[in-house]
Amino acid sequence: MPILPILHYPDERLHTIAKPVSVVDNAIRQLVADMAETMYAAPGIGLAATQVDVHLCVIVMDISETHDQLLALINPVILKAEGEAVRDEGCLSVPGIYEPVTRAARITVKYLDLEGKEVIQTADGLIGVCIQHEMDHLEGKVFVEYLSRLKQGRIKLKMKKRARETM
Ligand code: K2U
Ligand code: ZN
Repeated sequence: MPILPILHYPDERLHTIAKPVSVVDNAIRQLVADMAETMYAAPGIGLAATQVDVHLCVIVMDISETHDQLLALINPVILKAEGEAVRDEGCLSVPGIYEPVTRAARITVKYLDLEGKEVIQTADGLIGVCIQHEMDHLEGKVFVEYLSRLKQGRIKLKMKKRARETM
């Protein structure tokens, strides 16, 4: 299974709005497998298909210490969002940047699993944050967009400098 290249901010493709998956078939299951391998290799605890330049509503995550509890969410929809919580976030598309972001403390999310079965579950803590972070990616939003314009400008310059140095 290939490790897929991860798009880096401010790549415009990160602002593409993902399309819903029409059928959960073997091609989608292969995409999930490739995304999972890419996420574990990064390493990260979540990854959205947008970040590997595939614009479909698919996210993977694994917050377990043993990296063997993969969760794949297809066509995720937040049904309910409650409370507020602030947590430092990072992003595989914005390497080296960690900033506080305010998100819902607890969410109820509906999605399709790898067999195409509908699942509804609540999530809080790190998994709740991760789901919200990944779902932002599917909507073309990168977490730095919650920061001030000044900070966003500085991060853009830093990422562009980093890209030039690694060419
Ligand atoms: O979207 C991504 O780049 C995946 C993030 C997921 C994530 C972001 C913020 C908060 C939780 C999860 C990467 O895994 S960033 C690396 C990371 C690793 C452990 C904890 C937080 C962030
Ligand atoms: Zn991210």
